Amino acid sequence: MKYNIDNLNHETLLALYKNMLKPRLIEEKMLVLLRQGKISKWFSGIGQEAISVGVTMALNSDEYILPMHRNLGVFTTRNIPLHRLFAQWQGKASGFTKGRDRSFHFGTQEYKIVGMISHLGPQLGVADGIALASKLNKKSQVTAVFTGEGGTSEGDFHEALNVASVWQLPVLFCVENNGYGLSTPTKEQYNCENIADRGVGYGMESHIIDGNNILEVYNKLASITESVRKNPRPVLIEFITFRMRGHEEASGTKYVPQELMDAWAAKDPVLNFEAFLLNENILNDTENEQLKDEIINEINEHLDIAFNEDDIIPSESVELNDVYQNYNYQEVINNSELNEVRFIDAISDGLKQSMEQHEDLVIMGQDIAEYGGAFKITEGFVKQFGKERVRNTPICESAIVEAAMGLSISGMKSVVEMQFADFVSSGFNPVVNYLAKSYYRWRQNADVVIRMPCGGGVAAGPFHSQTNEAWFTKTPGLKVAYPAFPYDAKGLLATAINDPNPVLFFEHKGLYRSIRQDVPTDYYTLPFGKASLLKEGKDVTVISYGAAVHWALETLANNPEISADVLDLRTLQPLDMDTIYASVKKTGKAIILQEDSLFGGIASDISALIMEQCFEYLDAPVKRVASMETPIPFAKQLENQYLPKNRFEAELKNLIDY
Ligand SMILES: Cc1ncc(C[n+]2csc(CCOP(=O)(O)OP(=O)(O)O)c2C)c(N)n1
Repeated sequence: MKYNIDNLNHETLLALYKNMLKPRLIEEKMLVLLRQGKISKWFSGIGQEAISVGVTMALNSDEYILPMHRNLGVFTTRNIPLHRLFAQWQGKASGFTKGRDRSFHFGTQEYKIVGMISHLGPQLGVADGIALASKLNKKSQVTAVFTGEGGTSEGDFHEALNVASVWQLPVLFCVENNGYGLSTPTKEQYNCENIADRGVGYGMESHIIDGNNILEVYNKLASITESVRKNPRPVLIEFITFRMRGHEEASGTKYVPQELMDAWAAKDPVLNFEAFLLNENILNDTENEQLKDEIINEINEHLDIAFNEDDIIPSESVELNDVYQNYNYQEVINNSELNEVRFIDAISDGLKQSMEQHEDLVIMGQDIAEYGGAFKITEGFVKQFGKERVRNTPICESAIVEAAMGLSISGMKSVVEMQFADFVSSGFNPVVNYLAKSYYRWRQNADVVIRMPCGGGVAAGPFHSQTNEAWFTKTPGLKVAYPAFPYDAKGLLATAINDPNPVLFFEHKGLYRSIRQDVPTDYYTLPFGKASLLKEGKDVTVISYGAAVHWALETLANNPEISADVLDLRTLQPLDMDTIYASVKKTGKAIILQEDSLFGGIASDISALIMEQCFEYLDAPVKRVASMETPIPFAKQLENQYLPKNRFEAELKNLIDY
């Protein structure tokens, strides 16, 4: 292997060597422990150390790195105490996830490392968000994110590179092309000559680097990072390397031809560099042995610490308390003048006032800038807040949700507008796996609100009419708001934005221009988890949310003889069961009206909870009324049949007569 020292001093050369040696020696120890049954699983980065180490050493310690499962060298080069890494792998409390996630699936703000989630691709978009924050805050920093060549086949890769290029974000996309993705060879993974060639398609500079040559990696990365700090832009870097062991240890390497193994063994990054340093008298045998002994002693000492740490004693309350970041709701009451506004105006005003409250709040969505968004909620925002904070996005829901996560990692707030709630399915993975689980996994909150224009009754067919709150109410870690009135919409949106947890904010499109109410003109907040009692009665409790609240009120207005408590839930997570129980205990009957199709919707859980908690008070089975078990159809007559609005009256009367 040819090494070009360039103008590196001996200290740097030795540091590069030491930093490669450490993960290698840790791994050798792990393989022994694995054979002894002392650890359960191991993803090896043997043979790929030069990439982790070269990239990490080219970055400053305050610049974020988002590594993968073979990047132990990133963690060790950032000098994480080894016992904490070992404790993490052993599921011990002094690791980084309190035993909640395994191996390299963790992040640490202390070391500016954001670990992967299993799905591989999402962190590419998260890197975009971190880089966006550094660009907006004029920090002259780069963010480095890793992926294998297998991960480049995921949509997240395409979306993240495209967004980074369109927004000229200072991200280094580091692809480790190591020949195989599990058992899949590169020729079955992609059909272009080099992954770096794709840079052209994204309008992005790209490089191919020998990933086994530590000096090539370090020197090139040092010059790229310096240039990107001065002139922010994304760069695609393909590192050519090889995976010398199985995908994980148990899966072996039978499918890899021996010639390939032999050829790449000769290019071992650690052994070659060691030989070079010895040959050039930069290192002598004694120093080398001493160095190895020191590292091995460190490993053994720290393993002792981790192995001797007590196992975690499970506690339900500890687990439950860590799903959401604690948020002390700040009530802002407003006695300013009232103005009669439509639902849509209340949301627009609320959003605008939150932009004024939080200087670090960025909003992102398709066509939201000059065009003002599909529903015109952000009309005029660009003029007031500028294009940096009101960001048009390409059509890439995943990358934008991921970028929002990245902004949160950098301490910024964001609101993402889904053009229609239906399209959140294209960004589903980062919502339910990244945003929802980060706080529980490693105490990193996702300070993100996703606005969801939703709902039927607008003759828009199966892909512009869904009310898909149930996809999210069943995912721990997410909060879900679903207001029915302008006053609630404005106050709850302000709270959603103040709350550091991820919030799905449902806005029924059918209400946008049909419902009006007197609303304070200035900023105010409303608490989550408090249902509102819209009407008081004695015979039955009607429970609903969103547009269906209005259907229930209309039905009751047409049947004045029915005396009902009407509860508008306002938020579904948290859910105000106390108010529901109190009402049901008074009336003895409950009916839940839900716009979504019945099975698996929140009405089912509310019903089950009432049965469990109020059984002795019930005079009839709890009734759920919801849409039909079909997709929502387009033609008006079909849609009317699908929605529960017209069935509600009969079901309510049946329940009253029970
Ligand atoms: C979305 C998703 N699909 C499949 C997997 C299973 N899986 C985990 S790693 C992996 C191979 C990844 O290959 P590559 O990106 O080249 O990285 P390498 O393991 O070679 O370093 C696969 C298929 C996964 N974790 N996530």
